[in-house]
This record gives sequence, C-alpha cells and structure tokens, in this order.
Amino acid sequence: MGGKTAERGLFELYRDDADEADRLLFGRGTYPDRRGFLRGAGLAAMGALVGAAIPFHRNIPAHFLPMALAAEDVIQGKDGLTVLNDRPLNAETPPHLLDDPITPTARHFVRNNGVPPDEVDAAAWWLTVDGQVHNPMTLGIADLKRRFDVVTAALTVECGGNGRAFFDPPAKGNQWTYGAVACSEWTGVRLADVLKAAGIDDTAVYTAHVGADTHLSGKEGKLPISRGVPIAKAMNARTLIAFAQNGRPIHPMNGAPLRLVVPGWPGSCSQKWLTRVWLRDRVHDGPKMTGTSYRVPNRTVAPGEQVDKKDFVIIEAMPVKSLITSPATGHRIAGGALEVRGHAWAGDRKVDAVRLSIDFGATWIETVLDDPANPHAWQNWRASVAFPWPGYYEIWARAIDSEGIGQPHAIAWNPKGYLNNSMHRVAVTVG
Ligand SMILES: Nc1nc2c(c(=O)[nH]1)N[C@H]1C(S)=C(S)[C@@H](COP(=O)(O)O)O[C@H]1N2
Ligand SMILES: [Mo]
Repeated sequence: MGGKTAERGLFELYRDDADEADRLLFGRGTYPDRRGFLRGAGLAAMGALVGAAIPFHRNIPAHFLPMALAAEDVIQGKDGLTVLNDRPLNAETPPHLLDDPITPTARHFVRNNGVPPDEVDAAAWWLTVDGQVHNPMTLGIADLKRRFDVVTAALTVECGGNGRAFFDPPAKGNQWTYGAVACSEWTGVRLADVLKAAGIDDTAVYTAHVGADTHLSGKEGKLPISRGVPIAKAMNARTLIAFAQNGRPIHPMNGAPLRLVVPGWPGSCSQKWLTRVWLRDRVHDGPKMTGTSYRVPNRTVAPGEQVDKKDFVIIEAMPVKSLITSPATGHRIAGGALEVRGHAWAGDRKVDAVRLSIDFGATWIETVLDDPANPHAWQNWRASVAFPWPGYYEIWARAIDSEGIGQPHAIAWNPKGYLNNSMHRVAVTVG
C-alpha cells in the first residue's frame, strides 16, 4: 500500500511540472535558500527529513526528486503514515498502526485543504469570538487556560471521506482507505464555556470556524475551508477548543497551537489553527459548507446517479463503524486461535456490540466490547477466533450502535464518496 501511493503524489508533481515541483519542494531559487514546504524547512531540515546531513547537497540536480522524500515517513513527527497527496498534504494511517487504544500523535492522520501556517507562536496566538454574541472577545491561549475549566478527553475524529477509495463508480477527492480516523486524547476548554462567557444572542443558530492556513491559490484572504455546526453541537460538553494532543502541544499538521475538536461529526468541523469562532444567525455558508461539500443526497441513490444540488443535506453525526487493527491483512498463522481486536465508534451514539464473521457473514462471533473512555471516544473490542481448517479466511467486523443500526455490507453510494461505513475485512491464511 504505502510506498506506491506516496510516490504517486510527488512523482506526479515532477512528471507534470518539474519546475513547479522544485519550487514547491525546495522553494524559489536554488542552494542555499532552498526551502521545503513539506516540513516548512530549509536544507538543515532536509537533512533531518532524510535522517542525516547531505554531504553532496550542492550536487542535487534540478528536477531531481530525492528518493527519501518518496518514502512513507516524510512528515516530521509522524510514523508510518501513507501520503495520499502532497499539496495539500494528506496522509492516512494503515489500520494495523491504529492498534493503540488511544492514537499516538505520530499515528494521527493529516487532512489539509490548504497550506498550513509556517511558524506558529503559541504565546502570541489569538482567538476571536464574535458575531451573534453580546461580548465579542479576543483571547490568548493563557487566557483560555486561566478563565475556563481545562478538560481532557479521548475523542474520535474521522474524515467524512474516509473509505472513499472503495466507491464504484469512483468519487473524486482524496482516496482514503481506512485510516482517516483517530482517537487521541485532547486537552482544552469547552467551546460551550467560551460561548457562554461571550453571551450567546437569541439570534445565533450556527457557528463559523476560521483557521490560519492559506488557500492553495495563494490568494490573500481566501480561506481553504471554513465550516460550522449548529449551536447545540457547539454546546456539547465534548466539543473542545484544544491546545494539547496526548499531553503535549498539538502536532503542527494537526492544527498547532489551537484547534477545535468536534468529535463524532465529520473531521472538517474540527477547524485546525483556529483563530476565530463566529456565531451566525443562519447556517454558515463558508468554503466547503455549500454545494456538495460534506453533503450527501437526502435519499438513497443508485451508484452513478446524478443528484440535483438542492437534494443534498449537510452531514452531521458520522455513522457507526469499526476497524480491525490486529491482525493486518496478509497475516499467516500456523493454526489454532488468534486474538482479533480493534475499535468501534458511532458518531454521537455509543456502540452496543461488535461481531465478527470468518464465514462471509453466515455466522457471527460476539466480541468483548469496552465502554468508551468517555462519551465520544472510540470503544476497544477483542475476541479470540478459532479457524476450523487450514486455508484462506476473511475476518469481517460489524458494529451495531445504541439505536440498533449496524454497519452495512456494501457502500451506500453517494456522488462525493462520503460516509463509507461498510464493514472492514481482513484476510488471513491459516496453515
Ligand atoms: N484550518 C483547517 N482546519 C481543518 C482542515 C483544514 O484543511 N484546515 N481540514 C479539516 C478536515 S477535512 C479534517 S478531516 C480534519 C482532520 O484533522 P487532522 O488533520 O488533525 O487529522 O481537520 C479539519 N480541520
Ligand atoms: Mo475531512
């Protein structure tokens, strides 16, 4: 999976426009002011990036893609992610690397719509809260910590397009397979507390989120993405303005130094590099709120069906889903039993059961399912599975939520490839 996909982004860039590729990778000009965009860095960081100094760096020819950059681990502080695209940078985590109950920062996926801010200074970061409020405010991170309860919670964030790679006919956009989902521990203040302090006006119905990343076009003032949520979701106790991820400052690609975490809803609601929360008297209409962005048809449609724009509705809570994080597909065992484990989550709901099948859905095996660490955290599950004869098996996982809704066998197709919560299947060979 990994290497190939990683190569595509960078190699495509070089194939299509090598000058532009050099400029993006190294910056304008040549040595000594080559600056990389992947890590927002210069030659020294290029060295860090490939894991060593580059003694013959002066000899790197123009239009030459350093091989190390086409490998998986091109994002500093990330480990084993598969890069899907490099401008904007998008990277997902293979399922077996999501095995931890709480996702380590190094394994948290990256989904960027624009160009992240280059240098961030947490001490000089300002968040403005304005719009339909009685007391507009501008707060630093120290103000947030001083004025409001600081809370920590494990929170599931999944990109609305996770699973898009499996749509047929295909859907345009990042071809996420399984790994645009994570459950890190986030520390911050409740958005609800901050909004209460700002005094929510009766006319407020929706939030609008603004971040400090810039549009790919480079156009001044043009936002790459600005989404929002209804006030009720903004007031949920687990909707956080976070300044720490797994007890440390947030990773630069996950929104440092300040981001929203709106668990259970499409990841796009969780604005990174957060600078402004604006309360609106109507449904927010920022970039990627309108048209067909993060929207699905209001009815079941046939694969490939044309759908009128007016029939699309905004995605709110994400549907029930699960992931098998051990074993990985391709695993071989001599025989006997195998521990199978993973996670399950269900938007704003709880997961009631996770069942496995090794006979293509004829019979199902109950797993041991943990309670979530807190509401909106994914739930860990495990089962010991015995395989009766040698041969090829598929393990299927199916989660069922607290309303009795289970994962489907096949994708409910939609034009933009959102919400693919069909069952995860892992192949193992016995004997
Ligand atoms: N400012 C900003 N916030 C953003 C985005 C972005 O491009 N810019 N991408 C969104 C999307 S689509 C997702 S799925 C999540 C992903 O969060 P992560 O990159 O920390 O995994 O961030 C969201 N917040
Ligand atoms: Mo997303």
